[in-house]
Amino acid sequence: MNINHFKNRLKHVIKKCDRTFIVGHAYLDLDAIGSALGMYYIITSFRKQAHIIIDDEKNEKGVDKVLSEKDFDLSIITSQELKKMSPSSKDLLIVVDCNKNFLLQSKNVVEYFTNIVVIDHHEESDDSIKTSLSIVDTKASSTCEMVSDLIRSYKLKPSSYISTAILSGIILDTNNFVLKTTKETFFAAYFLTALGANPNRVQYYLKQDLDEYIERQKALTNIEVLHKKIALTKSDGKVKYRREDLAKIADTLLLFNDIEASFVIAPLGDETIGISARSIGNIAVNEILDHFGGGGSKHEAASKITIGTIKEIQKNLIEVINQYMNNM
Ligand SMILES: [Mn+2]
Repeated sequence: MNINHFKNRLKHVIKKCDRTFIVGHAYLDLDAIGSALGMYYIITSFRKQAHIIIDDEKNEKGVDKVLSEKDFDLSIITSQELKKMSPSSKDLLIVVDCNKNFLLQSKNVVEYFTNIVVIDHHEESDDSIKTSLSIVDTKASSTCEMVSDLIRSYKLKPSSYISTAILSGIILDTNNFVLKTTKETFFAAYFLTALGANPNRVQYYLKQDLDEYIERQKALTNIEVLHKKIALTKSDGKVKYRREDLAKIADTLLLFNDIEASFVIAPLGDETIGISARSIGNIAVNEILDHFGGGGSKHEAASKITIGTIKEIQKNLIEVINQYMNNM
């Protein structure tokens, strides 16, 4: 991303507004919280007031670990509290790691603002949030990589805590520098580590729950390979998974020889079944999941389905994949 193109405009909007509120997607992950903390740091370095909006009732463990280690006064508010602070046209909303209203921590936050900036690495579409400034780079590994670039361009020197939080987002989204990793990604990791980011701490943030790991492994026992390059797996339907678990299973499937795309089908709730898909980029998984009301980019896509059984969905999915492959 050519950050120089945006850095002055971004600084200008932040400086001219009274208060800046930062919001990420619901079910915060390390990329969302890391980039939110990075932006919080940038804004306060410009001597402006910042607040992070979090409505999630329960944080993912890694996010909890990051937040519990904070070593400065951090203002975290809920969208209820935001309302009481009566945001006006003099305030700014920065959306990180997401560009769609329905994915946000709270759907109504955008309504309070006329000044909105999006900083994100996911593809935009017609239903993306209307902004005054969109800094979107789908080639970036993570929003944290972009925020790291911004910090560097402003010649700021964040603390080891902030640098570590930002590095954790990069490492999460690249699955330890495997996915979407470019020279810019390594450069950002170098830059953050030189500032004092602690890779051991990142591995501690990323430590997973043994039970969740075992459940994920169970979903990997039913793998079939289509067209010699697409891995598809489904769970037995007994356990509910979180969206991020399905994403991790799909990530894992991409690690195998010849596999260019992966699909995972498993229940998300009592009435909903999720499909999560990943691709190294040759197969546009978003076009395939489009048939299942899903969205995303050619690298990653997901959908939530409320009709049919896992078996039926699997059968339909295979048909759609076959059609797609035949038209390639
Ligand atoms: Mn991300």
